[in-house]
Amino acid sequence: MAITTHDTETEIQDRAILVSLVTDKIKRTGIDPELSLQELVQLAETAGVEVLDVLRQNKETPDSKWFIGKGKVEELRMAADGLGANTAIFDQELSGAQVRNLEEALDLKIIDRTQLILDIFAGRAKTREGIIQVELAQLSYLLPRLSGHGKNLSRLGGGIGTRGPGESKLETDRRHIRDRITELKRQLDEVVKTRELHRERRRKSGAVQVALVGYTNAGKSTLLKQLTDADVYIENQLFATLDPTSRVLQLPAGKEVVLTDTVGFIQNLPHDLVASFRATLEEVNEANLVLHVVDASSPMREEQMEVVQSILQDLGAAGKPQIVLFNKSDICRPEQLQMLPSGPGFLKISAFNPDDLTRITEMIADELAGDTLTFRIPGDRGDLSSLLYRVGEVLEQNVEDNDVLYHVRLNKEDYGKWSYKLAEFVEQE
Ligand SMILES: Nc1nc2c(ncn2[C@@H]2O[C@H](COP(=O)(O)OP(=O)(O)OP(=O)(O)O)[C@@H](O)[C@H]2O)c(=O)[nH]1
Ligand SMILES: [Mg+2]
Repeated sequence: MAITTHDTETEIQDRAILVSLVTDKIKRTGIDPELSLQELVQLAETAGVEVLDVLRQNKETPDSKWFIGKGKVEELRMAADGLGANTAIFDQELSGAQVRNLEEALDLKIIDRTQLILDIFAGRAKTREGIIQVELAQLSYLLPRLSGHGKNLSRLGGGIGTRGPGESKLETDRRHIRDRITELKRQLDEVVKTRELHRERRRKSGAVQVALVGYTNAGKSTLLKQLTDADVYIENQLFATLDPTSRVLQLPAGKEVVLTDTVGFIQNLPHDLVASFRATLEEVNEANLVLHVVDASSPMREEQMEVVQSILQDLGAAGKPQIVLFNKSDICRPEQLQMLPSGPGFLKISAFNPDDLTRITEMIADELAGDTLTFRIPGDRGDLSSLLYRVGEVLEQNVEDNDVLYHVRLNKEDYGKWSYKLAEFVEQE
C-alpha cells in the first residue's frame, strides 16, 4: 500500500459518469439542459471528481423506480464497467427510493446535483456560521431520503457525498437527525443575533453598504480584491467564496463605503441551502446598493442573470438600486460585447483593468449621490420643504409666485421611501 505524507481523509478518487434526463417539465423551464450539463461537469471537477463520460436521455416523465429508463440503466452499467467508474452523478434531483434502486442495480455510488453542491459547500465552509449552515442544509436534504442510502456509502468510504455529516451520522435514525437539526437551528439563531448586533452597529455608524452579488465564478472576489486590496480566496472554480467578507472602499471625493463579497448563486440552488444560508445572504438585504457581477464571456450569461434576479427576488432585495457589472470583457469576443446593454446602471469592465476600477467607483459614487430633481412646493407646505431638507441635499431654491422651487439631490432609495408624498410635486423638465 502506498504511504502518503499528507494526512487528509482517505481519498478515494471518484471516477464518475454524469447522467442527464431531459423531461417535458425541464423543457418547459427554458433552462438549456446541455449548458446545465456543462455546469455539472464543472461542479464535479470542483469537487475533485474525474468525469469519464456523459449519458443523456429524453423522456416525457422520469421513471418512478429508476429515474432514467430501464434501458438507460443497462447502458449506464455497461459504460461504468467499461470505463471503471465508481460513481454516477445525476443532473436532476433523485428521490431516496431511486437512489437506493440505482445503487443496488449498478453497484455504484449515486449522487445528484444537489448533493454535489452541498458537498462542495461542506468542503469550503470555514466559519462557524458557514459550517452550521452547511450541516443544516445537508441534514434537511438527507432526512426525507434517509432510507435511500444503501450499503455503497459505507462501503466506498470517503469522496463526494460523504463529507460533512459523515458516515456514522448517516446511519443514525431520523430522530437523531431531527434533534441535531433543532440544535443546529438554535446555534444558528445565536450566530444570527451576533450578526444582527454587528449590523446594528454599522447602521448606527451610518456606514453605506454595497454588496457584490452574482453567479458563481463571475469575479466577485476578484473585484473586492482589486478595489480594496483585500486578501481573499479567488479560484477558477465554483463556490470559491462561502462566507461574506467586508472591506472599506474609498470612493472619489473621499467618501467611504463598506463593500461586501457574498456567496455565489447557481441555477437550481438547492432550496435547503438557500434557506440555511439566509443568515449569510441577509447581508444583501442590508445593502444600500447592489453590484451585480456578471461573467459577460459566459454562453450562459442571460440565464445566469435571470437566476441572480430571481434569487434576489426571493431574498426581498430585487428592488434595491443595482449596478450591473459585465465583467471579463477582456476575454469577450467583439460580438459578445456588442450585445450587452449599456447606459446608466450598466458597465462593461475587466476586473484587471485599473481604468475600469475607477469607472466602477465613480458609478458607485454617482448612484449613491442620486439624481437632481426639481420640486415645486406650495408656500403653505412647510412640512414638505423641511422633508426635502431632511432627505436630500438642497442645491438651490427660488420663489416663484406662491410656490418655492427646490433643486434637490436625492438618492433613489431615500426618494423611493418618500415618493408617495413628493412625487406629485416633481417639476417635469
Ligand atoms: N479574464 C478575466 N478573468 C477574471 C476576471 N475577473 C475574475 N476573473 C477570473 O474568474 C475566476 C473566478 O473569480 P472569483 O473572483 O473567484 O469569482 P467569484 O465570483 O468570487 O466566484 P465564487 O466565489 O466561486 O462565487 C478567477 O479565475 C478569476 O481570476 C476578469 O475581468 N477577466
Ligand atoms: Mg468568490
